[in-house]
Amino acid sequence: MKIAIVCYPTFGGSGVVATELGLELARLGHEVHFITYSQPVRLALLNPNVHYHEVNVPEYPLFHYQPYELALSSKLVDMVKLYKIEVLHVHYAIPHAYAGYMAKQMLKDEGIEIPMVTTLHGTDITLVGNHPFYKPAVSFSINKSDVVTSVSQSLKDDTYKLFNIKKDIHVIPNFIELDKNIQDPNIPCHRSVMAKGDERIITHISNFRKVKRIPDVIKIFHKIQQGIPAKLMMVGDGPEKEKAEYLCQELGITDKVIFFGNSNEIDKILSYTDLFLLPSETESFGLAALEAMAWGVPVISSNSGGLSEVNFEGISGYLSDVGNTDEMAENALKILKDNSVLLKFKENALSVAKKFDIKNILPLYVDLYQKAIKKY
Ligand code: GMT
Repeated sequence: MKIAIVCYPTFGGSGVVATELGLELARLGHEVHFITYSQPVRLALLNPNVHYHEVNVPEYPLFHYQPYELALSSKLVDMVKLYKIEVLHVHYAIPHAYAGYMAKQMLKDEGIEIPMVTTLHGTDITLVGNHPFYKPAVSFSINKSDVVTSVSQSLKDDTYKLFNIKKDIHVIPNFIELDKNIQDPNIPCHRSVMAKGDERIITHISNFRKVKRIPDVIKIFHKIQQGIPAKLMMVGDGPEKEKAEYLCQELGITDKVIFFGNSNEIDKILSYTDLFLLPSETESFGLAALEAMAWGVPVISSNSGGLSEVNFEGISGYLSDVGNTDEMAENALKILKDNSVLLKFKENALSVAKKFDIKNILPLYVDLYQKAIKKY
């Protein structure tokens, strides 16, 4: 098949999922065209089946806001015609499904019919899309998609609750490529550089937005390190980072917390992590938690959104009510204090992650593409 993938190219989960999906499709022999405003961060282009087309939006002083949707829909039209693309897969409803629908209409005018698959990722629905200014456009573009998927049952339920959606939504969970998680013995493990032998390593990875409850991460760690020797790795960047740095100073734990900023070495960090923290206000899925579990790292998370569909209570970790940092810290200590308990949780985390192996999930998308193409 010839597939166009539209996504956000940044460090966010939706971009990562879209990129990994496209790369795996290309490995299977499909022709994949990424169409976005800059090269996705995890996109390796060394595959003849992978193409990347940049959407350029020339700056023009008259426009207070540059018209990205217009440029994207025009680019989609041109690329579909040039490469004879058979299906559009847009990740994130805003504005991708909207631009995709416009491209479909323009193509129809020229006698070209192409199906559009829209994948809902979470923030497009629960945070941004629900804003009254966006609501009609988001409802419209979801309803006009040929196929709609969501990354968890919880997000599917929220979408029906928040919008007037008449379409069936297919739940296809996010996935992980487990084969790549084998530590290359030639790459030195940096554990000893990061922490002393007796210190447990705790990690948090996110875009440091309010929804991630970064102060809770620090508070949980503060309690953990009162019980056992530990270090905290804070990976990522965003509006809440500076506040978190000050909070560490206030709590007198700056020497125990390392702020990495955005990193391309997430796998390396996870390979020596003992516990992952994700106390978010909400998560449609929690891809970062799954990535940690794929490295055999147990997870302490909140129980909101789709997190309970990924992190299994008492098996791969523990889940608590949002903001209950005391319970989260107690559960963390339960796992970390005893080597044999930690080992059991590590094994469990990996076996839960195996359910989300890309090999199990990819056929679900391929099937939807094939059915959508056949209908046209
Ligand atoms: O909030 C983020 O981390 C970014 C956001 C995105 O759109 O990239 O993540 C959303 O999509 C991810 C991939 O499907 C999910 O794993 C995240 O849970 C979801 N974030 C939220 O729902 C807050």
